[in-house]
Amino acid sequence: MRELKALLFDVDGTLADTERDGHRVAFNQAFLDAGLDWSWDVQLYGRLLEVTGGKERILHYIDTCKPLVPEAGDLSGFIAGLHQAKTAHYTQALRKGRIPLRPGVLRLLLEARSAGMLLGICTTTTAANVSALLEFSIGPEALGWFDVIAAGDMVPAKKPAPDIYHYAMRGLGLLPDDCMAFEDSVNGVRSALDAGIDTLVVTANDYTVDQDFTGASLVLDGLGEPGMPCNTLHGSPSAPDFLDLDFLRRLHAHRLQS
Ligand code: XBP
Ligand code: MG
Repeated sequence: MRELKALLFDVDGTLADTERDGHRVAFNQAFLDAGLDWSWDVQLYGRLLEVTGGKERILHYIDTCKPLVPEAGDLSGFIAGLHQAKTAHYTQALRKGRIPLRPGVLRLLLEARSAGMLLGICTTTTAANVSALLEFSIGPEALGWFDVIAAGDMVPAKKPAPDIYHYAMRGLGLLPDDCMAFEDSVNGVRSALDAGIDTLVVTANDYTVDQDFTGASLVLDGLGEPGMPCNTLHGSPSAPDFLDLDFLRRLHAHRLQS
């Protein structure tokens, strides 16, 4: 039987709770900078999250909400400019330490590293955001902990397409049965499952907690920490108080046998 060789992590919602108070706020700051009267409130942003990727999300907003768009000959250039400003605001928020890692993330990364497990990032967000999150929540050395960082526009089709997981597995030289994915949203779960990867959901935010995670091995409200147990929301076997490599290896073996 193939043993577990790599843990592949989504970023937004999984490593950190970034959407409502991070990305959303940065989009609004960029709109303000550009003199637009657009404003994405918490509820509207929840609907827009249906589309992954910031540039794609802005286009989706223009198409569906029909806001006033300045006379711009080049719509994709206009969106790219807005998105660049949004990324600057978002990375600045990370620099200020406003978005911490979720409980258990650092513990599991450290355990995986010391056990020689490969680590990967598979995200829709821009690569600069990943670097900033790792640098400002852990330290500059954390970027080097990952054997592959698959992000944003490195693939043409974003989640729910499986492309970003295929890209990461190619980079690692691994097959789906060697890997386990950690996701928080239906788009992420579809992406990882369509790439053939055993997927564990660790979700706790209002935007994704009630989504359909059919096909995931287990749905939990977090990775858990000693003294801060996680809860199993769906699936079996129930998780222990906190996820460690021993449990993940047993879960992986169980999934390959079934
Ligand atoms: C994350 C996203 C991203 C971020 C914004 O989804 O959808 O679009 O909201 O990032 P997932 P950018 O967690 O499923 O990868 O603005 O940098 O695209
Ligand atoms: Mg996510």
